Amino acid sequence: MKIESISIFRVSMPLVAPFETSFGRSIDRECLVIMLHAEGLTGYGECVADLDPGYSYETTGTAWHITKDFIAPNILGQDVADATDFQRRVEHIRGHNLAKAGVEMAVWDMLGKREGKSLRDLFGGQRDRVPVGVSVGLQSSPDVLVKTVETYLNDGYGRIKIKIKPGRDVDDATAVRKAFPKTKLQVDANSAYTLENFQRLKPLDQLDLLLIEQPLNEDDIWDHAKMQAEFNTPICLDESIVSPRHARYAIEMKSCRVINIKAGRVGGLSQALLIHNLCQAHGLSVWCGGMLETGIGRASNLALATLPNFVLPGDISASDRYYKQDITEERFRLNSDSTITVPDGPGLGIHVDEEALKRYTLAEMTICA
Ligand code: OSB
Ligand code: MG
Repeated sequence: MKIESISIFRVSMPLVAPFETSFGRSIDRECLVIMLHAEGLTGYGECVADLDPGYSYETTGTAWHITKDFIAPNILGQDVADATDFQRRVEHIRGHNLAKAGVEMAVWDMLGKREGKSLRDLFGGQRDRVPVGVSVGLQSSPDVLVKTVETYLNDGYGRIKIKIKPGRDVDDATAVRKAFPKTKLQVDANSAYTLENFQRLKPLDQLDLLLIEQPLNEDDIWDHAKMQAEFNTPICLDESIVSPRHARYAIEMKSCRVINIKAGRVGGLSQALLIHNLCQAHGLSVWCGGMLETGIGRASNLALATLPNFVLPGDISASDRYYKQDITEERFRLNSDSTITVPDGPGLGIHVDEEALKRYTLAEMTICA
C-alpha cells in the first residue's frame, strides 16, 4: 500500500475515575491517534504513550517527535506491504516501541480493510469473545479498595487486579482476599520493589493469587529470576519485556512463569504475535495487558487476545470503566460471562467518531507524501 499521508492527533480524555499506580495518579489520559491514508483506505492506530514518562520513558511528546521526524519519512510515498515490511523500515530507529506500535496498528487496520478481513482473522484467532478482568488502581484505604472491588464484581468482572506499592501491598491484598475468598485475584507493582525489599511480599504467597506482576525494576530480568525462585506464585513480567528477544531471555533465565503482552510496549502487534508464539512453544501462559486504551486500542487488544495461548483474562475492560464518551462509535460492553465480544468488521472493526476525536484533540498535524 502506497502511503499517501499520516496524521497525528494528540488526545487527552477525562477518565471516569482517577487511576493511581505506584508511579503516579492520572485524572486524564493522553495518547496519540494515528491516521494513515493509502489507496482510498483510512487506517487508525493508537500510540499508548502517556503525558508523563512514568510507565515508559516514552511520552506523547517523544512519540510525536519520533513519529513525525523518523517514522513518517520512512513510510510516506512508499509501498508498505505489511507489518513485517513496516518493521524493516523502522528497525534503525532505536527504542521508541510505543511510537512504532501506534503506526503499525494503523497499517494493520488498512491491511484488514483492503482484504475485507478482521484483525482477528488476519492473526488466525479462533474465539469471538475473550475473557477479561479489571485493573483497580490504588485506593485511599483497604476498606475503600474492598468496596471498589465489590462494585466491579457486581458489574460482572470475573478477575480482579489490584495495584500495589511499598506500604500498600500485603494489607491491601489480604483485605481483598478475605472479603472475596473465591475471586480470581492478581497484583501489579509496576516496578516498585527491589532485590533488597522484595521479601516483604512473601505473605502474598499465602493468598492464592494468579500472579505477581512486575515487582522489580522496569529494565530487570535477572533479579526477577532470583525472586521467582523464592515464590510459589507465578511472577509475571510487563515492563521488562520489550521484544521477542527479551521474552527469550526471561524464559531461559526463568525470570517469570507468565508474560503480560502489550503490543505497544513490544513495538507492535507483529512483535506481540512473535512473543505469543515463543511463549506457547515454551509452555508459558500469556495474557493481554492494557494501557487504558480508547476504542481504537481496545479493538486491537481484543483481536490479539483471541490467540490460543492468551489463557488468562486480559486487562481489557468495558468502555464505561474508562470513559464517559469514547472516540469510537462502538462502545465495548461486558458480557454476563466476564467476556467482551471481538469486533468482526474489516481491520480493527471500529468507526472513529470524528466529532469526539476533534473534541479531545489538543494538537494535530498531517504530513503528505
Ligand atoms: O501496568 O498494566 C499496567 C495502565 C497504564 C499503565 C500501565 C498499566 C495499566 C493498567 C491498566 O494496569 C490496564 C487497563 O487498561 O485496564
Ligand atoms: Mg502492569
